[in-house]
This record gives sequence, structure tokens and C-alpha cells, in this order.
Amino acid sequence: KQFKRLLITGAAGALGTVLRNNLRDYADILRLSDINAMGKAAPHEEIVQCDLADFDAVLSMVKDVDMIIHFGGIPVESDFHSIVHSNIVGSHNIYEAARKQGVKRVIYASSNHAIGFYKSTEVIDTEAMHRPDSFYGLSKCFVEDLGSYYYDKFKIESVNIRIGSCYAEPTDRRMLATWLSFDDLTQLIVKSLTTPRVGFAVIYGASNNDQQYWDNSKASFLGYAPKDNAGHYREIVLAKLPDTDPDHALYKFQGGNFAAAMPDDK
Ligand code: NAI
Ligand code: 15L
Repeated sequence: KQFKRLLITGAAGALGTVLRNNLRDYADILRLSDINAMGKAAPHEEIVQCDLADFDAVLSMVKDVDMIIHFGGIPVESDFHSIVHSNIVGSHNIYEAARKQGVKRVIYASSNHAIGFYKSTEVIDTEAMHRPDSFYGLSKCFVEDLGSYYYDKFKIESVNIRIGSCYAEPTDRRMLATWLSFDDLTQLIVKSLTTPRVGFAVIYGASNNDQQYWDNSKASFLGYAPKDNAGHYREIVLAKLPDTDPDHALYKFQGGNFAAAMPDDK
């Protein structure tokens, strides 16, 4: 196995559960962390249940870990203070603990909502300026910058994966461009773990979809070659959703309903 111990945060969540299953062959031990219960530990697993905003807990959780796969946090828009607690304070604790415990690399679940206010008619690359579409998206921008700072000052490497829509199948028209299959997510994580030098890297997490909002050419050194294609689901998706108005608010911006929603919407 390539690693002695990998830490996965957000391990009770949807994507954390996918990674818990798919990364078991890459490390002697998977250390799993979440604020919620994660079930029983298998022989190759260690379970640490804690709040990412609790620095002392995070500091001991990160001890003796080779790399951190940081997926814990609030995954949708929420009130500013909750976002600050889980996503901003929580991620700062991860980087600061990584520095104190000598961890080499953080692989971070960033999001397309860091750039959600680009129009759906545009194609942007990994150097496009941030255009967050929500407090949630702002927290993703902040944590990408944390990664940049911790690399420049302390040489802690990071891969910041701006995940599109990672689900079993694409279920709406926007996902024909933003969908990331579970297999392609797994490939992205494995490349992020095993590429010898990554520095501070940003890459979009989308499958090999016929329709693309994002250009990963500047991250080609990671060798990510997605296999799945949302285009195979096109007929099913369009049959379910006959609305084809390209100016519909949900389809106007890359961030979809995160960009369209107003803070006081119910
Ligand atoms: P999820 O909600 O299923 O998993 C997130 C996990 O983080 C949950 O189990 C939750 O208990 C945990 N968590 C939240 N606050 C915490 C805290 N303060 N301390 C400890 N644990 C805490 O969400 P999902 O979909 O699995 O997303 C995982 C990551 O991927 C998130 O960071 C999300 O922002 C990111 N992402 C997901 C996308 C998707 O399509 N599913 C798209 C873009 C980004
Ligand atoms: C995200 O960042 C969210 O975590 C997820 O719930 C999806 O809505 C996804 O983006 C998306 O944009 O489809």
C-alpha cells in the first residue's frame, strides 16, 4: 500500500462514504472523521468523531497522518455564522494542525460555487478569478486561499478540487455539464494523492461530459482522465425536464440555483 495512514474528514457524508469504500486499498489505515456517527470501524479503519471547529480535537486527529482528504463541512448555502464555524474555522484548524503535525498534503473538496457567477455560456480555466455565488462559495474561495498561503509559507501542498455535481447520475440539465461520477471522483483523489509534486493546485471535478464549463489544461500534470459522460443520460434528463429556456435563472450561471437564490428565499 502506498500510504501508512490517510485521514478522510466528512466520512459520514455522501462523498466521504464513497471514499471510505474506494480508498481502502491505498493505505494501511484509513482514519475517518466526522461530527456525526460513522458506524463500526473495520480492522483497517480508525474513527474519530469530533467537530472540525474544535482545534485540540483536530490537532490530535491529524497526528501520524500522511495526507488529509478534507471533505467535512456544510455542503450547501447556510447562515454566515454556521459557514464560518464549520467551513472556515474548521478548515483553518485542518491546515494549522497539518503544519504542527508535519502533514505533507491536503486534498480539499472545493466547489464550483467558488466560481458560480460565471455564465453557463463561458468556459473558464483553473486560473479564472473567483466569483463566489453564496456564503458557501465564499468559504470555498477562502479555503483555496488558505491552501495557497500554507504552501507559499510552509510548503504544505494542496489539491483543491472544484467539484461540480457529484452524484450517482446526472438529474437535471445543468448536470449535463457539471456531473462528476463517483468513479471519476475516486480517480481524481487517487491522482491527487499519488502525483509526486503538486505544489498548490486547482482542478475542476467534472466527468468527461459532452458539455463542459471548465478547462483543466493547466492542471494536466495531475494526469486526470475522466471516463464517464453525462451525455449518456441526456435523453432521460431532458425528458424529465422539458424546460429548455436558456435564460432560466437556474441555467444562466454555472452555479445554478446557488447563484439564483436570494438570502431570504425559503
Ligand atoms: P455531506 O453533507 O453528505 O457530507 C459532509 C459531512 O461533513 C457530513 O457528514 C457532516 O456531518 C460533516 N460536517 C459538517 N460540519 C462539520 C463539522 N463542523 N465538523 C465535523 N464534520 C462536519 O456532503 P457531501 O455531498 O458528501 O460533500 C462533501 C464535501 O464535498 C463538502 O465539503 C462539499 O462542500 C463538497 N462538495 C460536494 C459536492 C457534491 O456534488 N456532492 C459538490 C461540490 C463540493
Ligand atoms: C455543491 O457544492 C454542493 O455541495 C452540492 O450539494 C451540489 O449542489 C453541487 O455543488 C452542485 O453545484 O450541483
